[in-house]
Order: sequence, then C-alpha cells, then structure tokens
Amino acid sequence: MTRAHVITGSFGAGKTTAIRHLMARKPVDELWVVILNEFSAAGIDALTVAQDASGAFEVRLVAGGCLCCVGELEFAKQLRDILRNLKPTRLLIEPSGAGHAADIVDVLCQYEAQGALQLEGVICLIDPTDVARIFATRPVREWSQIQSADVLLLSKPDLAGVAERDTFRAIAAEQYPAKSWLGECSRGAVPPAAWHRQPRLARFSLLQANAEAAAERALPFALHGLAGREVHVEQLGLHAVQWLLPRELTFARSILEPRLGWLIDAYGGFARRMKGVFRTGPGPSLLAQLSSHGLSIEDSAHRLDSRVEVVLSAPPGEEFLDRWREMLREAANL
Ligand SMILES: Nc1nc2c(ncn2[C@@H]2O[C@H](COP(=O)(O)OP(=O)(O)OP(=O)(O)O)[C@@H](O)[C@H]2O)c(=O)[nH]1
Ligand SMILES: [Mg+2]
Repeated sequence: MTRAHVITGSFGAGKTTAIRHLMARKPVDELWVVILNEFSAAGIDALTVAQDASGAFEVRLVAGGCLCCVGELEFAKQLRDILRNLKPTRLLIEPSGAGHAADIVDVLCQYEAQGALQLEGVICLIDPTDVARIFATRPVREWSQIQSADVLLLSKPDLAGVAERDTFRAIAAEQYPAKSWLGECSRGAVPPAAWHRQPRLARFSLLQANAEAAAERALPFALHGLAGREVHVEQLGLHAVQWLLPRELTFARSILEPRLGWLIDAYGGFARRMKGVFRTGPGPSLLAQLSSHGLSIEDSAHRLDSRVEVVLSAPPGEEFLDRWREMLREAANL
C-alpha cells in the first residue's frame, strides 16, 4: 500500500530541500511520487526536487495558493490517478506555504479509511527566522500547519540560536495533543525516526512527567458502534481520565460548549486541568482547555481524532464519569 507523507511549513521553511534529501535516498527499485503545490506555476522546484533520485519517480505539480482550495479539484484528480494507476511505494506531498494543511490531512485520512493509502506522518518544518513571529502572532495558516502535524522539526538549525530554540520548544509545549516527535532538520536531513510511521495512539500528555510511574487502566468505550477507549491513569497522587474517540465521529458544538462549562462548574472543585480536542465536522475542531484562568474554547486544526483528558486531585467517582460519558454520547454524531 502507498505510504504517504506530508511536509508542511511556511514559505521557504525548507520543505523542498527536505523532499529532495528524501528522494536522493530512495531505493532504486521503488516508485516514488511527489506532489508539489507551488504558489506560482513556474515549476522551479519541480525541476530540482528529484535531481538526485535514482530509479523510477514522478513529480506532479499543482499550481495555486492552496492545494485544497484553488487546486482542490486538481489535487483530488491527481491523487486518484496516482493511487489508481501508479500505486507508488511512497507519496510525498508538499503543500504550498499558504496551504491549509488540515484539509489535506482530511483528504488523505479519507483515502486511508478506504484502504487506499497509509498516512505515515505529517511533518511541519519551522524556520528559526520565523519562530518569534509565529509564536507572538499565531498566524492562522501557520498555526494550523503546526496543529495538524504529527512531527515538528526546526529547520535550518545553523541559523538558530538559544532564543530561537527556546521559542521552538515553547511552541511545541503548547500543542495539544503533544507531538509524537520533535527535532531538527539540517539541510533537508529529516531524522529517520521523524519520517517513519508516527504512532497515533494517544500518549497521556497532561501527566507526562515520569510516565513510567503511571498506573493505567483502559476500558472500551464505544459511540455509535465505533470503538474508542476510556483510560484511567494514576500518577504521583493525581488521577486522570481520558477518552479517545475515532476520527469518524464528530461532536455537536451546541452540546459540547454549554455542557463542558456545566461539568466544569459542577466538578470544578477537584478538576485540576482539562484539555480536549473534538472534531466537529469538516471545518476546524474545537479545542477546550481548563486552566487556572478558567475554561477557554478555541478552534484547532487537529483532525486526526477526538480526545479529552481531565486531571483530578481525587479518584473520579461514578457519577462524574457517567456525566462525562453521557455528554460524549449526546454530542457524538456519525
Ligand atoms: N541556512 C540554511 N538554509 C537552508 C537549510 N535548508 C534549506 N535551506 C535554504 O532555504 C531556502 C528555502 O528552501 P526550500 O526547500 O525551497 O523551502 P520551501 O519550504 O520548499 O519553500 P517554498 O516552497 O517556497 O515555500 C533555500 O534557499 C534552501 O537552500 C538549512 O538547513 N540551512
Ligand atoms: Mg518548496
């Protein structure tokens, strides 16, 4: 089955350099296809991206500002043709710096659900000369490229000083769910561990310090016949419950928003922290967080699944668990 990789990042972050590096290491007997979404139709990158590749490859160009908007039909057409007729071993996709990474991830996940490909990972490159601006102003497109990625890599490490590395780590620390890999990418050299299939199994991200010491118990939790999990964690005197729900489910904002607020008010005394990201349909997901400042709700570009975690200072009682399960059941749609 075709293994697909997405390499995102803002303008000039080093995406094509990374793909060129990967292409140069492609086994000679494998067919690899690259889809480049260049902002202009000049096709400059298309000429060089495979210059060091050996054996069979193909480079397809989709011109336009955003693979999923301007070039939507073209992208879908190319993808269908590639998967049906070429069946490459690997498919590398570079959305333009102006692209909506989350929508591309959605399209690839749909193909994955049909068994037509396996999405190995979404890598977002962050240029050290951009980190301060991205962290301070959170531009929608760039923040969404970061949110929809499995892996964050600081590109051009030769240009990064202590401040840029600190800001890169600060951006990573804010992400929910936590990224599966963080690292650097020098002159396109994507670290092998970042490039291989990323585990999408949730890792508990709110109690992650000293993870070995955690006691964990997973229970099945199905909604509309789709298997999810409810996991209870106890660590260092704190208790946490997380629900992990498959990406096929969407959740009604009109139920989630008031009910989350109600649950927090009713059980706020011992809920120390809560984070949840829920798919709500084709658009942005809903990211809810409870911190010392109270409950906040915003959009997120995370599209891979839905999950929520609550950290408590006492073991969760049955009534508390039932209220949460009930809310998830009522808000979930197929
Ligand atoms: N100093 C330095 N420059 C690098 C590194 N990696 C890539 N570059 C340079 O960064 C520039 C942009 O690299 P590209 O790979 O074209 O970036 P891109 O993300 O594909 O750019 P767009 O497609 O235009 O958005 C090029 O001049 C690269 O040579 C690195 O590790 N260090
Ligand atoms: Mg490029």
